[in-house]
Amino acid sequence: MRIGITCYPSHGGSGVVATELGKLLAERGHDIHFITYDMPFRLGRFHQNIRYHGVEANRYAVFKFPPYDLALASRMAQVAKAYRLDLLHVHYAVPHAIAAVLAKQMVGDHLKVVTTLHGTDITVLGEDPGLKDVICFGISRSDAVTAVSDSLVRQTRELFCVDTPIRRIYNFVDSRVYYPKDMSSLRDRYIYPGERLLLHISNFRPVKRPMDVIEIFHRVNREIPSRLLLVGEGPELPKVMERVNELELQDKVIFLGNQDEVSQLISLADLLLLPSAKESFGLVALEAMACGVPTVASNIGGIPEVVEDGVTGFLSEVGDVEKMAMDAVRLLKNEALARQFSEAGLQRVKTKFCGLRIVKEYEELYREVLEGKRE
Ligand code: GMT
Repeated sequence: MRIGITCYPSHGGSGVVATELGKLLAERGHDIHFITYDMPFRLGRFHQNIRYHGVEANRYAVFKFPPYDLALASRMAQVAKAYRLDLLHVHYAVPHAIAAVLAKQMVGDHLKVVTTLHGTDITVLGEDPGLKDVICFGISRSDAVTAVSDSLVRQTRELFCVDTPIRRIYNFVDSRVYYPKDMSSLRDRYIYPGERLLLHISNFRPVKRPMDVIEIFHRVNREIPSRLLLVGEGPELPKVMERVNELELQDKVIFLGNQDEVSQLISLADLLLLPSAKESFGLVALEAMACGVPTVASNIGGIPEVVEDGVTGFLSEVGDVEKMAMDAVRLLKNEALARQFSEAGLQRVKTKFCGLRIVKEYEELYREVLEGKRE
C-alpha cells in the first residue's frame, strides 16, 4: 500500500508511535510518506520505502498566524497525487484529521483518511469550545478512526457523542529496541553501590503532575538510599527544580533534559514513576515494561490497560503520593517481588503490545477501508 503519515514530529508519544508504525510498515514492503513540518525525531537513519515531505507555512506579512493547517492539507494533496497514495493515516486529530479531510476533497474520494486519536487531542482539546466542533468534524469525516485504548474510545464517545465506529488499536514497542539491557557499568555513573534508581520521563506539563514525582521520591528517599533521574522538559520544570531545592534533594535528583533515545536510560532504572492526572495510554510505562522495569502510576485513563495493578506495577488514585511512595518502597525493598513484576511485564508486552501484532491490526484496518467494507 502507499501510505501518507502525518504526526507531530517533535518529542511526544503520538509522534513516536506514528514514526515506529511507519518504520514497521516500510519493513513490510509498504511505501511510506511522512508529511510533516520536520523530520520525525525517531526516524533516524535511511530507511528503504520511506520518504519525507516537509510542510512549510507561508509567513506573508498579512498573516498574523501562518496558515499551517492549509499548507499541510495542500502538501498532503500534492503528495497523494504525485505518489498515488491509497490513504492518509494521521495521528492526533488537531489539525491533522481536518487537514486530511480537506486534502481528500482536493484529490478525490479514492483517497482514504484514517485518524488515530492519542489522548490530549480529545481529553484536553476536545473540551475547548473553540475546537470541539471541528474535532468532531474531523472524526466523523474520517474513513476510519482508531484510539490507543478502550478508555480513550469511551471518552471520545462521551465527549463527542459521535456514532462513527472507533477501533481500539493499542500502542506498541519494537522489542528489538526495548528489551532489558545490562547497564551496570553506566549505572555506576549515576548511583553509589546500594542505592536504588527511580525514573520519570515526560513533557513536564501539569497533566503529568511532575511535582508529585518529587513528593513521592522525597518519601522514598527517607526510607531507601536512592536517586531520581528526570528526563524531559516542559513548563513545570522550573517549579520542580524549586521544590527539589526546598527539599534539599539537589544531590539526589539528576535532570537530563530531552533525550531522543530512552531505551538505555530506562534499563538503568529500578522503577518508573508516572503519577499523571490524564493518560490515554502511557507509552512510557509500556517502554519501561518492555525493558523489565515496573511502574508505579495513577489509576487513570488507559494506564490500567497497560500496567496491571499488583502484577506488573502498582496503581493509585491520582495525587495519592503517600500510597505511591509506599508501593515504590515495597518494590524497591523486595527484590523477588520486583523480579516477578518484571517477568510478568515482559510476558505482557509479548502477548499484547508486540509491534508485529499491532502493525497487522493496522494493515487489516487499511484493507477494510480500501475495500470499502467500512461505511
Ligand atoms: O502525553 C502527552 O502530553 C503527549 C501526547 C502525545 O501526543 O504524544 O501523549 C498522548 O499520546 C501518547 C501516545 O499514544 C499516549 O501514550 C499518552 O498517554 C497520551 N497522553 C495523554 O493522554 C496525556
